[in-house]
Amino acid sequence: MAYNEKQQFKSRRTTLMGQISDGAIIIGASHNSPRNNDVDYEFRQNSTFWYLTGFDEPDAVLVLRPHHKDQCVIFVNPYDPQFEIWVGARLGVDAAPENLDIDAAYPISELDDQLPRLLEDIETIHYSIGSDSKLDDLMMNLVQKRRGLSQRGGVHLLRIEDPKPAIDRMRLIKSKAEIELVQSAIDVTRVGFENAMRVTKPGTFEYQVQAEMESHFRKLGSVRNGYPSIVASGTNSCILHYINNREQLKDGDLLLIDAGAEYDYYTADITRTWPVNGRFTPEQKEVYEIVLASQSAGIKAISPGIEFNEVHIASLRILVQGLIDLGAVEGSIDGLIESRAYLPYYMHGTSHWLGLDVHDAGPYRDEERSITLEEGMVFTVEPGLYFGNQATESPENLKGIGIRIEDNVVVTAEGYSVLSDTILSSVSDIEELVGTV
Ligand SMILES: [Mn+2]
Repeated sequence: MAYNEKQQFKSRRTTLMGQISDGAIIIGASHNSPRNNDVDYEFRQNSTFWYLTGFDEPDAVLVLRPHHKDQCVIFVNPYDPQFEIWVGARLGVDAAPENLDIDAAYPISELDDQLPRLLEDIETIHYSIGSDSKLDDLMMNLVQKRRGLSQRGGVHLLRIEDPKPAIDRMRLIKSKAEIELVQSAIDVTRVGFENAMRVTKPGTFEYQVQAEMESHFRKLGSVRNGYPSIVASGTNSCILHYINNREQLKDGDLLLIDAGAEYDYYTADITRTWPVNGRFTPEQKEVYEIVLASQSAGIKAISPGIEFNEVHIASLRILVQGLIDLGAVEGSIDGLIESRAYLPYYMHGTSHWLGLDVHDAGPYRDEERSITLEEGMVFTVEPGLYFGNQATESPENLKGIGIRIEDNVVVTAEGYSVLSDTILSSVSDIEELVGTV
């Protein structure tokens, strides 16, 4: 690993250790998950483990002990020449300390013996119970053993505390380097979307448009998507997490794509909706312009110091006014928000954190209040309107229309920056590009 990368992971570990007054922190890596026989699902490292180590092998365990000589210890799979022939090189125990800038490394096989030893004089263990069944068992055995030992003068294990809130709070504020990686993921995603728009025409299948988009992700250095692509035409666009992607595109329908390339572990999360034949119908266009105006209102509300929920409210007010104008609901904006009469048409939140995970770590509330926006927070703004089967009262001419527009923003010192503003979203830009191949 390059020196400056190593430094970044190390400084995160130091910051985390500074946040706990005593004890040890234990974080487990992901494990391989079997698909069938001797074939596993594609492996991806647990994002928090990656955030603190930059190490992408399965099964590892990180132990941080701020008040000990070996502060940072890692358990890893051993180097194995036979394994290398079949699967690839592992870093191994000998190379791990230098490569990861960690004080000591042990083979995973010694975890049961070494972990109790590393924790023997520690009263508080910071570990997320339920995050790893093998570590859960180890912790429970340790609690039991230490109870017995304390009867004979040993140090009592007093607490197991969850380190997740402290780590999530760190992950919520992105560094300049992290924002650049999200930007890279978005730049790759933009090319995929543009090409998906170009090849869209009646008769094509959803998965064929998906293949075109994702081939550009891969060609531009994204090894995998941040989440399964949603490629939803016609009424499928009203199914929020539709990933079947097998329908044939029909003349007159819309196509909604919600997708994001992952780039060096950081992901984009973009949604665009466009007409299969390259021309919005008047009804589709009317709904589209409402969603676009709603998104713009949400984005313009962003500024450090405001409550996160104000972005949602700003977007929601425009959507509700739009629903009144469309004849879908009746009443005042405030009254309709109060009674939640908009829910059949808009049932999801407007924003979520974005980073290593598509729905990234970090709290949304601080005590009773919506969390206050700070510089370095990265999130989506993604209003939508859906006239699907759930909207039984919906005007007849709007039935089957589902539109979402999603962009990714970062809170800056002065306000905000839309990281994905190069991905076209106006009606005229879209109509000009769709179906041009
Ligand atoms: Mn999203």
